[in-house]
Amino acid sequence: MAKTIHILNGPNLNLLGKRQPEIYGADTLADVEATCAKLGRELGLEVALSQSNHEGEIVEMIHAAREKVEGIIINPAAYTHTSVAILDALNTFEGPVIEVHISNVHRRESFRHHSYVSLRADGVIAGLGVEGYQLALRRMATLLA
Ligand code: CA2
Repeated sequence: MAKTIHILNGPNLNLLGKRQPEIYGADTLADVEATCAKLGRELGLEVALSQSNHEGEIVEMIHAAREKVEGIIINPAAYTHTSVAILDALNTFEGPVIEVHISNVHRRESFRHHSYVSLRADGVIAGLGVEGYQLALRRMATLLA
């Protein structure tokens, strides 16, 4: 049976491709979902993508992932820089975790330079646009082979 990867997205990423294209690009989250599903088929991975604007909901999605999926790719958005709850939830997940940021957070405001999630992530991608999700998926295929 194909291994499943859950791609979790935090607050405001539902607006991807609709606002601030100079920072986040022109692709929508639906485009990301379609591209990753296609790449997943090539890699023999099943891909599910979710987005939530609510911290507790993201925590619950991570809890659900413990039973159902082999790997998590997460762009926690602003919660990256604030959420011990998301870090704690990820610490209960046993498989690989890859953190993705569309923009280069290190070239932005200093409050974006610290990530709680990086304390758990097996790898971090930042500044490669939405292509970062595909690169994370390729790495998942290697880690889960
Ligand atoms: O670069 C990233 O992927 C971020 O995780 C995006 C977050 C930001 O708070 C992080 O520091 C870096 C913001 C997501 C907002 O998404 C939007 C997308 C399109 C239009 C408006 C907001």
